[in-house]
Amino acid sequence: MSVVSLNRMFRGKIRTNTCRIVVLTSLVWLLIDVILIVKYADCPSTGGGSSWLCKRNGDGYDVEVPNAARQSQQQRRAAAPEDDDPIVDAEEIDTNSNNFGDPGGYGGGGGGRDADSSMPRTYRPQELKKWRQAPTVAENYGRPGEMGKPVKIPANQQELMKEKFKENQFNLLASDMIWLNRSLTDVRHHDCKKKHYPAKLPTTSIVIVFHNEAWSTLLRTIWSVINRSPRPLLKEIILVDDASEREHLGRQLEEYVRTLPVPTFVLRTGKRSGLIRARLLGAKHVKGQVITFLDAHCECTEGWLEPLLARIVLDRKTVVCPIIDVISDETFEYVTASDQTWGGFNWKLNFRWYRVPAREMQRRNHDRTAPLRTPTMAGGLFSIDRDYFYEIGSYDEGMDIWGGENLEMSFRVWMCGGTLEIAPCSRVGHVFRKSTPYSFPGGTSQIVNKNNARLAEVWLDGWSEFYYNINPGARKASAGDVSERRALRERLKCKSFRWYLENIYPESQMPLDYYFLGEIRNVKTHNCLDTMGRKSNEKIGSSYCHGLGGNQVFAYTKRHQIMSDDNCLDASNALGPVNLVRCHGMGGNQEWIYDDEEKTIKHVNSGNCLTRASEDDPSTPLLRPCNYSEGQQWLMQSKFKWQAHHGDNRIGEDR
Ligand SMILES: *[C@@H]1O[C@H](CO)[C@@H](O)[C@H](O)[C@H]1NC(C)=O
Ligand SMILES: *[C@@H]1O[C@H](CO)[C@@H](O)[C@H](O)[C@H]1NC(C)=O
Ligand SMILES: [Mn+2]
Repeated sequence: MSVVSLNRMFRGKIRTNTCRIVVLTSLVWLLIDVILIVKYADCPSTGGGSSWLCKRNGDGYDVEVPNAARQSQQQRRAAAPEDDDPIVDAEEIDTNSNNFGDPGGYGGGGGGRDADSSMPRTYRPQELKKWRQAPTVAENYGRPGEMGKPVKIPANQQELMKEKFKENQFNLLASDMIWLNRSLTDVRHHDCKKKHYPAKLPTTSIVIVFHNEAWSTLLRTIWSVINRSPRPLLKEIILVDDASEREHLGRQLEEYVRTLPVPTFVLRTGKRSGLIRARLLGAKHVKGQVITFLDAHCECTEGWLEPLLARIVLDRKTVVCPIIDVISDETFEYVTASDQTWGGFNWKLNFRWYRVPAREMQRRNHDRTAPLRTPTMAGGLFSIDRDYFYEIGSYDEGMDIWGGENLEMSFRVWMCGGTLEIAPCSRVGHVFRKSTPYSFPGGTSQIVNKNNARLAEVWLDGWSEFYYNINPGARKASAGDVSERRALRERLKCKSFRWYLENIYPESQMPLDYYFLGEIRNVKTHNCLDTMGRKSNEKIGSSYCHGLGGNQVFAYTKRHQIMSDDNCLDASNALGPVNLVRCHGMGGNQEWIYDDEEKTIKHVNSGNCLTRASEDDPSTPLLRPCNYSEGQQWLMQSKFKWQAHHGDNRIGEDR
């Protein structure tokens, strides 16, 4: 071996050793770093997903870490029985017809601070308040409706009951019999009671808007807030009267609230202003850090407030709703709602409750007490950080009275960087009514059309064209000037509606991935499939092709559904009937294959073909063995031209 090569080998060895030492030391430091980070990491803005780093033990912080050990227990359910139907119910609660977040009250002043994009996502510790659980409201034995039980009206008072029902469209006589401090059963999932929330939380102001509300329902709402909220967190209660005409809501109310143990104020809009503007008036006076909007005929249950504030304290850009239970409009019984539903919407932009998909259950690790990311909210009841409320653009003041504002806020929150959740451990009862006792100048449908047109113009991108084709009435309703709202969307650098559909609400019925959208015409009769305005679980119809969209628009989706709005063609028997049934997205009775060559629409389960209506019943298409006659041929080639573009990223691009 030469001196040179020895020398080289020697140097090589030194280099390898040095390298080893360097690598080892780095590894040690890296380990120390990781340990330090895990130990002392604060939880800045955990969106809810990757919060394992944030588990802190010593100080009672519970960051909703999914707990595998609890899972089996959580799958069993204490309060509401498990509902295995893939869809909640044929007729879910409908905000529009049940006037949820309803004509309550509304108000005058606008109000909007300028967006401050430098808003931190958490609070400074000195801004937060120590709190402790409010004591349970004890049962008052012998009084009607205690523990949330139904009230029975004696036979000799039935007439009076019917008379009083008309005043507010709920059983006012029953409500008047129930104590303002009535007790309720603890309806929460049992694991909710074991949850620990941060020791310090922000304060909240409760904003309740009303119009001609009954005394007992309004005051029971207020007492339930006072009784069941940790007092240090309850800054004040702000009542906004939207031009009520009832005597008891005047001076009598003002004098009564002065005696309450929590500061309570009555603001008045002066003239009828609508829910949206009344809420803006209330919000303007809020001194708490969080605004909690409630309806005027609610009852808050034990522990309702903490789960809402606990989400906001982790991330101020979280908007949180309670589960909305049902207070019967007939008996005032407290009935629990399913914790397996979330908010969605249909082709007509009506808010609807749908069953939570397996995807979201998995994300929550099947923990039924973990916050649920919901695509939309009902809008009547929610908490939002006060500064965030303004940063994100409060409400669209161009919207009238009520309707559409809940979807507008839902889209805005998701598309502009916030999070919208339902906290299943927070439960508030609400009196759902079958019809609204109030009237609006101009009529409800016109107002909702206008509000939805504004919603479509600002947030729906290319889908606004689709919406107008489904609801020609909304195209005619003038949206008015939306430039300010579009500017807001620009300023907040919000994402596209396509992003929302793909990432937040892939289960949506909005057409996204489909082969065809338009009318489906029979070759023999030249008639078109038509929903005839029918609802779920009724037969599909057919009629003269009018080419105007509406009830004759169907989507043939890539999941092989034939869909109109949130209903799908469905046949549970080989020879029909063919019904409209809520789409469940799982094939089965709802799977159809369109053959482009043969022009047949074949029902996969039965192997039979969609067939034209017979002469005896010319409006009802049939399901029959395929024989390739013209009566079984259908054309999917309409003049209805609307296509979701992949470039639907910015407002107006598609128009
Ligand atoms: C409700 O209970 C509180 C005490 O918890 C009491 O001060 C108040 O007077 C009660 N309200 C009514 C209407 O009886
Ligand atoms: C095909 O089937 C339909 C429905 O059962 C029937 O009305 C029609 O007469 C049949 N056509 C032929 C050519 O068999
Ligand atoms: Mn209501």
